[in-house]
Amino acid sequence: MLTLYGVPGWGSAISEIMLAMTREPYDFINVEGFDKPGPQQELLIALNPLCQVPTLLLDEGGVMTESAAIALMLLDKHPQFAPRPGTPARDRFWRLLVWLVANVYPTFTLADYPERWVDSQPEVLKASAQRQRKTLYQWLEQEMGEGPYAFGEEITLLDAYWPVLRCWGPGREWFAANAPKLNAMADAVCGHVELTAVLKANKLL
Ligand SMILES: N[C@@H](CCC(=O)N[C@@H](CS)C(=O)NCC(=O)O)C(=O)O
Repeated sequence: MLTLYGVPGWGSAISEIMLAMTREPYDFINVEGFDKPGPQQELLIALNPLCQVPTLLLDEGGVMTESAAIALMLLDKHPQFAPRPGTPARDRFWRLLVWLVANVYPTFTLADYPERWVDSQPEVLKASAQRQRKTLYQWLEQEMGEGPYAFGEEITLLDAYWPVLRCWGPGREWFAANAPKLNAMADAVCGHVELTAVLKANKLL
């Protein structure tokens, strides 16, 4: 059995949606408070020195981190959740998956923990990371087609990001007003009954 260490509504929610999409059974360990010194932090840091969620303990005892890497690991077993290899859609899938975690995700780390990067005026870095995130989302919005998912009619593991990202800053109202395609894709994922329990547990519905 896989064991996912996470916090409801945090980055582990992305992996939980992927696990629910692929119907992989897992146990969930809530490590709320892990980003402050304490027992939850000690528990997580022993598995993942970066002390981030998602952190996934594998059946055979290995540890997997990084939402995109977890997606790729799941795809080895469930290839139907990505476009077929050798197609232009496959290239675009890789590109967008890596682009999201390389560009958008760091804006959250910068905004949530700016003091890791600057000794003064952390609020300036926080504000610029939040501003840049909106610019990135606007690029992503214009990359999207008519839906209902990022790759048309077929849901892929990339779609697991939308319900979570739209609940983080700048928030649902901003997405509805400024990124209607991303917002509609989040709605489409939220409409999957097999995901309802996970979405509710992560306060995404
Ligand atoms: N690149 C990682 C980022 C994971 C991440 O930054 N998770 C956040 C929670 S949403 C976290 O654990 N932050 C705590 C920290 O960075 O100290 C991924 O894609 O999974």
